[in-house]
Amino acid sequence: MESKLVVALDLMKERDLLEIADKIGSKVFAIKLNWPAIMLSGSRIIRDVSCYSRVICDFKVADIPNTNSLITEKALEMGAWGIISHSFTGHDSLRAVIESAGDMKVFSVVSMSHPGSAEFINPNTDRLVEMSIRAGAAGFIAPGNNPAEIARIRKMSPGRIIMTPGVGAQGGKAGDAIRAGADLVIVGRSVYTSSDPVEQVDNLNMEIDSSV
Ligand code: OMP
Repeated sequence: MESKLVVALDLMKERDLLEIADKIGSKVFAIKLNWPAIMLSGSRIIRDVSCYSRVICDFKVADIPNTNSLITEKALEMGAWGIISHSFTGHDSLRAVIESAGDMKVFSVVSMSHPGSAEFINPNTDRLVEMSIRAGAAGFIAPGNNPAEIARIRKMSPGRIIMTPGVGAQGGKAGDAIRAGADLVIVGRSVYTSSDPVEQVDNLNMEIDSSV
């Protein structure tokens, strides 16, 4: 069975990042790169990590349409498989990401995993889901540490890919997220700070497989 695990390598040392990517790349669905990696190494890190696995660019794109297009085109040029975009900036901004994404999958953030998301984003989840479907997003980011919310978003969005962070360091469990309807589970710190990231990946893959 193909892995449903996406590992977030939010590392500030390029050598460590590439070493873990090399070890786990063939065992995961994708590696997610966020601003820490890009700020450290520049956008070429997307291409470098693509040698080991699919890359999802977690850029949480959140600007006017023109700026969003420029960011998305760069991710595409560097070989990313997917890109994460905010949706609260509105339909035109999200559409700009989708129209510039080529073959890349666009994941729209509709609900987040941290406490502060209760203030603005999470009260608007339903509207963000509806608008993202209308805009043509391939999938959603939803909180892996809130299975009830995953299940609700699953019902609203048949056929879209639900990718869920918040597992491990933020308290969620991979198996619970999958049982609630997630397609992919994002895990960062509990893999890359572990003394044995490969063992962690193997354990998470087993937990996910037994929950499908
Ligand atoms: P850990 O908490 O270390 O497992 O990392 C979680 C990863 O998922 C980080 O790269 C976060 O930036 C990202 N993330 C969240 O933690 N919560 C969200 O609501 C959304 C994301 C994301 O879009 O990936």
